[in-house]
Amino acid sequence: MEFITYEQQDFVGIITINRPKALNALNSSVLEELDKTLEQVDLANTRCLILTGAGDKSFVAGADIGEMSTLTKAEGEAFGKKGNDVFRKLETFPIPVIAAINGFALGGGCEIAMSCDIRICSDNAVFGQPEVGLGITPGFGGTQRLARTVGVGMAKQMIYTGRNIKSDEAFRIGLVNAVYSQEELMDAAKKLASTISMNAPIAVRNCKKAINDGLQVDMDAAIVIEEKLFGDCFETEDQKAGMGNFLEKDKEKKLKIVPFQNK
Ligand code: DAK
Repeated sequence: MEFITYEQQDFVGIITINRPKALNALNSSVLEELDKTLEQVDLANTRCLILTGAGDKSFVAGADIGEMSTLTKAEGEAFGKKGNDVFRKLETFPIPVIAAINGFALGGGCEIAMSCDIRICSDNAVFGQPEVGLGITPGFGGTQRLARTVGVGMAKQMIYTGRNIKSDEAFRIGLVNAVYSQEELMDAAKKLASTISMNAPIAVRNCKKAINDGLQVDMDAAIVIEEKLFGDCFETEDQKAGMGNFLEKDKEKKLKIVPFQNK
């Protein structure tokens, strides 16, 4: 692949968007390669993904403005669909995805981060939806995911003004969960991913599905979704081992069941 690198460290997969000369802007090739990379993740041996950008300046500086500038209406729609499909694939990917945002996350960059489960960033990170300044609306789900992530009022302010915000403000409004120095960011992301990957993998997957699917429906239906996914866990080795060890008060054994087995 030309623009994506993939590295596996134990149960954690690290996807890096590697187009630093264009500040990792998303062109069609990047989107296609990202889609292919996600298709190829070995889900039997991977429990958490980290998504980051190459270099120390930018996570993703948006969709590629050069490529978009000459699109016809039909081509614009096709480009939008390509992006939306891969962003949705990330959002509904069976295992958690952590965005390690190491610099600019503008336009499509902010949008791809919001398609991930968890966002953490470096102190030089800058977020924004500058599309209205380019004569377009956010096209990769920004109007929807930003409002759901930081609330309607703050999302509208960011989108209508096109104003960028820095890492401290992103933390204050809940767009990111934590801010680290540039040097610390990847270690923090790996530590978080490793903590997640030491827990029962089917339970973690079911939690993601319950949260995502439950948010799309009313509370009565959401609770039914949770019940079903909770019930599924009782067919797993992890549930038997995890609860058995607790009841036996066997701390040694408790450690030994890590890493958990799959169903
Ligand atoms: N696209 C293409 N190239 C980009 C780019 C981008 N978004 N951002 C940066 N680059 C390139 C620059 O052109 C430059 O290339 P060279 O001139 O060296 O060849 C190189 O990266 C370095 O950038 P700068 O020289 O500008 O670096 P600075 O440090 O001075 O400034 C910056 C960094 C991030 C502030 C600046 O590059 C910037 O403002 N970039 C654009 C940010 C932006 O507006 N992003 C949002 C793009 S709009 C849709 C679906 C999705 C979308 C739209 C439609 N449909 C449904 C169809 C999404 C839209 C967007 O994301």
